Amino acid sequence: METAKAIEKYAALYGVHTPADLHSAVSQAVMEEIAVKWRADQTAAEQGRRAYYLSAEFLMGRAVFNNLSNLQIVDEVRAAVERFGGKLEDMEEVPDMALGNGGLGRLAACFLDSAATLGKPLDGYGIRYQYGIFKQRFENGFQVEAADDWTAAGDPWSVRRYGERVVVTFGDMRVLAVPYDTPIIGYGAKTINTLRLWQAEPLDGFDFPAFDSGKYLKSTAGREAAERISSVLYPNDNTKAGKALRLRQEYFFTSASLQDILRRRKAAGKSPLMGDDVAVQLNDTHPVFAIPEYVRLLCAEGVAFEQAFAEAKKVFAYTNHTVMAEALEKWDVATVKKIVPALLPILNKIERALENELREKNVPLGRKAIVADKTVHMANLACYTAYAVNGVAKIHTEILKADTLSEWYALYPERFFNMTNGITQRRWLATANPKLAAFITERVGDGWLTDLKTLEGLEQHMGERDAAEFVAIKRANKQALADFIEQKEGVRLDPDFIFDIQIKRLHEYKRQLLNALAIVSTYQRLKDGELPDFKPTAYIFGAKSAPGYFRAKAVIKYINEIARKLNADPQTNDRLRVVFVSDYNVSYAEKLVAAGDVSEQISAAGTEASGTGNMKLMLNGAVTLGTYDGANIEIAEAAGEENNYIFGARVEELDAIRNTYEARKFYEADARLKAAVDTLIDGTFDDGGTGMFRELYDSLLKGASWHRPDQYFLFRDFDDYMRARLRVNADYGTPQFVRKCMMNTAHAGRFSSDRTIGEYCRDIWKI
Ligand code: 26W
Repeated sequence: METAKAIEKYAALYGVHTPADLHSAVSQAVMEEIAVKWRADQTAAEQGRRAYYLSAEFLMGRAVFNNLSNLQIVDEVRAAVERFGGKLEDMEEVPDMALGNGGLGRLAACFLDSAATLGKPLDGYGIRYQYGIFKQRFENGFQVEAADDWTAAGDPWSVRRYGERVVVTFGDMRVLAVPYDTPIIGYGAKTINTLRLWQAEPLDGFDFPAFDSGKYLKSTAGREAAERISSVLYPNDNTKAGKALRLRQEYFFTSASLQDILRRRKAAGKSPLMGDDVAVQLNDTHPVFAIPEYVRLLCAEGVAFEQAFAEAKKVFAYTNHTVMAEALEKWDVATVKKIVPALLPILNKIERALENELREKNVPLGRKAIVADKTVHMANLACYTAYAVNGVAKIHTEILKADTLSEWYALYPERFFNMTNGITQRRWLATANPKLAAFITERVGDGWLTDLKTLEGLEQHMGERDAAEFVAIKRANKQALADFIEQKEGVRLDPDFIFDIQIKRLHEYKRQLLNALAIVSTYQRLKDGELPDFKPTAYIFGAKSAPGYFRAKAVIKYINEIARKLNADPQTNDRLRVVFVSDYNVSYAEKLVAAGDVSEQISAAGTEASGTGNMKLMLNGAVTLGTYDGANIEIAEAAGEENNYIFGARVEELDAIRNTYEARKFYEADARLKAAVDTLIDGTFDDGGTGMFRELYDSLLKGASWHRPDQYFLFRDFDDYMRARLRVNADYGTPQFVRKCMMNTAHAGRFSSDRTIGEYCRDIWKI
């Protein structure tokens, strides 16, 4: 009721002419309502032991629907909005808060939701990029990027706290870091935590002397240099940018965050030695400069280096999110010296401490150097300092121990933990799929909202009528998605088709190209009159490619060309449709996961650290068509291998054949594989004269200076994959298939981020 009144007040104040106006009115009303509780929880969190999550990315998506849902005021607000002629759904036009690339950033967002719901004092620290991940459109099938000016119509979910700004000092400039706070409203609003994002601004805005002397450009140069630091999210996922500006971003937000933590402690009369009451989780290596920065700040307070570093070892914990070699961050010492010279002596001291310790233990330096060969190795800095190091799925943690970080595991086995990722069921079921949520609540109650394991009770509700209702809900979601896709992409899908979905960043290791080749092969076989019983299938892709990732862009173009040709072929388009949705993001994902029949999780074994989209589709009742990789393994274990479609080489096999693998032999030996691959070069599809398709072909058959042919083993897995797809196709529509889908939902409990955060709290943060 209170919220409804406040909405009317803000509507009167600003008028409600556009969805953005409506969004402002609703958001401000909610902000007003939670303000006192939010402040009280911030104060309370300062009392006991607490944790911070430092991350260069927070992929929050749209706040409004999830907040209304967590506050349990959706119906009240819907009624209020309708009183002045609007619809809640109008707010689907407001932009996502997309300050992240993919899995790592979305995981951070799920974690904040879970910690607030569990009542755990966990605040996030990051960067308030002016431009989030680029907006994507297709021009003639090619990806085209545009800037994502997400705050253009305002940012009603954040509060600028200028009074808490801090100064960040670089070698060549000083800037202000101004915090913007966003409330993280746990389910039932029992706890409200904070996401604090830093915006870079000039220390002394405008250079009047320069302006007065007629140097107009120079008068704003300082402002521009400062603002550039938080202007744009680097759109690389799993490849390092290696750019000075990126280093600046990393130091900017870690320095501001550490200063902020220490300032608040000082105000509360607490010691800067915070190992006993603060844990700082480093989300990959991007925030790892927090370590030397903390040591530097302590030393500036008069603490000796040895004691300061000993304290740092009690504070920081590090999560690794990838084994891709090209993602391991390294910085030139020369760049570090120029941008953050104050850190270099600290880094050198840490290096010496490491070397001394290894000498005492009689262990060679090996690959563990932090500062060596004019390079700073961020993962080594993290592993040497952090009291806990974790991977994000069982297989990933095992690979870290056996391979990527094996030397560190040998040195400090007790530091290593597995923390299998999770997703928040509040966004990925309650908000994304209200129909299925209601179905579940009618049968097992609403306990699943805070205890996802209770979904197991669904096993008692898989009779004929339950199954029929479950299928009807999936069909309604498919219809809604088809309508949305038609309106947005201009492609009509039939909800009676199987919806086979691959949504994730575009990367060679994720093997969207394998899916594309399988589609082409299916098409060729249908044209040849094979596969008489093939059930109509729509293959749906969603993915952004890093703007400079040539091959990933080639795969997008290839799939768009496949879609163009197949969708127009009257001989097969009653059974085969393909669509690559544009500008895939969190909000699009909410619609897609609710409508998936089949979840494509087909990375080469040993490459996908965990995956979290796999969990979202599982929770919403899709079967996984996947490899033994990342969390797929744990998904199949939880839901039953017989309820999923697992195929392809395991990591042990790929490791064994890696050095002798001859991709061409597979190609020559399998006529179907060859026929599909050849469409890259035989003129079937047109790459607009770019040579991209030829380059893809060569990547598979010739390799390049930096990799062997078919480095992700598409050819090894092609036939297994085709067979698994045809099994899915044969099973679809049967009662057994519906049961598989329901079993996946019923056993998704383990993949709640509540479980993951519970484990971090218990085993790593001790809160
Ligand atoms: C330095 C460039 C860069 C940028 C982003 C390197 C690495 C990244 C991320 C770590 C990539 C990423 O998002 N990794 C994903 O993390 C998810 C959450 O743990 C996992 O589920 C995915 O498997 C993993 O690819």
